[in-house]
Amino acid sequence: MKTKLIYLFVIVVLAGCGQKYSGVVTNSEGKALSGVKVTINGTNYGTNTDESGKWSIEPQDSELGVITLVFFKSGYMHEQIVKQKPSGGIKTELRMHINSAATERELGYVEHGCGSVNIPDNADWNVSFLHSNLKGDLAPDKKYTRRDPSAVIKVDSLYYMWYSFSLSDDTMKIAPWDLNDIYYAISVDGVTWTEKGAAVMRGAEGEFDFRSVFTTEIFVHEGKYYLVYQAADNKVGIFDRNTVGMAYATSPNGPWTKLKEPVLRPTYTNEIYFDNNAVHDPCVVVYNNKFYLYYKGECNCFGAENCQSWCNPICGLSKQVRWGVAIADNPTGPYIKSEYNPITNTGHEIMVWPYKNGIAILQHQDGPEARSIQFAADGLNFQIMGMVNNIPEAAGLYRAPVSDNNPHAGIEWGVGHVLRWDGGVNQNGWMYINRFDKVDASTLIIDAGAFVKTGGTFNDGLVPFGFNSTGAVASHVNTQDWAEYNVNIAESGEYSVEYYISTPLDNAEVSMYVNNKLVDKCTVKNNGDWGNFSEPVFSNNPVYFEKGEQMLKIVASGTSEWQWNFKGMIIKKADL
Ligand code: AAL
Repeated sequence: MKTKLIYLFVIVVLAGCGQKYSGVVTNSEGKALSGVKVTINGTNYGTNTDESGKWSIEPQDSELGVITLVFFKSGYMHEQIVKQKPSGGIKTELRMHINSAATERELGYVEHGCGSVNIPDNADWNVSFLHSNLKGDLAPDKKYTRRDPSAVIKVDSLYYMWYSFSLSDDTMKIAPWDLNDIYYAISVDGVTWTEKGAAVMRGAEGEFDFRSVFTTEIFVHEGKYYLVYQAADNKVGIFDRNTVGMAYATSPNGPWTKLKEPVLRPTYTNEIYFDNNAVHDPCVVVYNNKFYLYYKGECNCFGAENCQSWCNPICGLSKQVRWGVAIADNPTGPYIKSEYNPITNTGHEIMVWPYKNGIAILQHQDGPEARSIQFAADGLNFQIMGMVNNIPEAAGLYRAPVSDNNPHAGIEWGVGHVLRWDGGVNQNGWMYINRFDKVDASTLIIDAGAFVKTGGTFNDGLVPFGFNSTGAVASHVNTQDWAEYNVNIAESGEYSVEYYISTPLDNAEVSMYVNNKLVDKCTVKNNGDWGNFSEPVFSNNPVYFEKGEQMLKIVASGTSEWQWNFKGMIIKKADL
């Protein structure tokens, strides 16, 4: 009886007491900060600091012990402490937030309308790319899903890259990047690749990278190799609240040693904040003797009032993401998020390289400055420099030994990925890695959907008669349908034309007129598909173009009632 009473007493005391966390918050000058919101992530426990910056929380929840504390005051950076044990002396310093150049521009777009977005047409910076398939083990193969390649590095005489790998028909995957491991491949010429197998694999149950490791980047420092990668410990982390892990090795062939804890996490706040949901596409650049970890943040409303999905994208977009950067003195961290975050107002995958004394970037999609090339003299405050055409998806850039000679030396070539829908499971499709190469300014890439006029006589039930296009591909093309494109030729001379065109029918043909004169006519061979644009049809002979604006007309000149689908054409200086 006596022992039972003692047990009861102990239980009552434990349940009634809770565990105590308390501390003080100051600003960077060491002055007490009042009114700082202090919360325990994932709970309803929270408080505010008093006049002397002090706070204390005593949660009545016996489950709590090791917690994540989040500190926030408007105008300051969020700070957070993970794995905090009950303690009475928790000291936190809040840094002031500073608007980056991109944030200032974004405020301007909101105030003056999105017509004020200005991506300059600047010949020194504008850049275009061509894409081609890889050969060897990395040739497209729908059995495997390979995606989100790292940068390509050259070690001795071999190129190396790392990427997310999974089997396309794994029915347990809830996304193409779920249940992935990081594989690597080598190549002598950057075109034909040999897959070497796994480099970094998922961790054991209970570890932060148990469910998937994916979307990796490589960097090299003082003879050591470092991979940063996205990690998920369970299904949630596949879409939300992932972390970023790191592994290092003394050879690009491994073996890789993983850091025990992530180097980057989302900001665990329910405030509307650019990286409160995910930290994606990590990429470390060694810059100014420090380590700049650039990443894409994703924002979630978490039920906040007046917040629609993706935290209210601007300019009528359905999705907007922004980049952040976290800076460390050592390659393995700690990585501290910059007070300039977010440093872009557009983004998705990270494409970053050092140029002169600053950092240059490509902005792909998901924001008002999509398809731009930008530069920041300090790696933080980016200015828009020019336009990007035919931008690679999820690009890994070849890390040239020197990338200072011209703005494009850091993006001469690299690898990206392609999504295909003719395979895979759970509506995920399958994916392969391809190569991109920067093209000369004299090369023109014309999207099929960019016609200025179209017409025809065949009534396919759609308006207009002629080419139909809701995006880059033109479809519903019937015999004698035509479309006109305005092209601006940089220099007079002989050019070759590649038509990206596909038909499952016989008797299809494409003709090209320049200023109403027939210059080329090609049979479009039946390739069994309306949408396979991997092998172009080449012009029969080089086509002579005068310098300047020309009117180029494409005609479906075959006899079959239905002709082909058209993705576009590449017009480039002929090799004579
Ligand atoms: C990509 C990247 C990240 C995301 C997922 C896989 O486009 O942004 O890597 O988590 O999609």
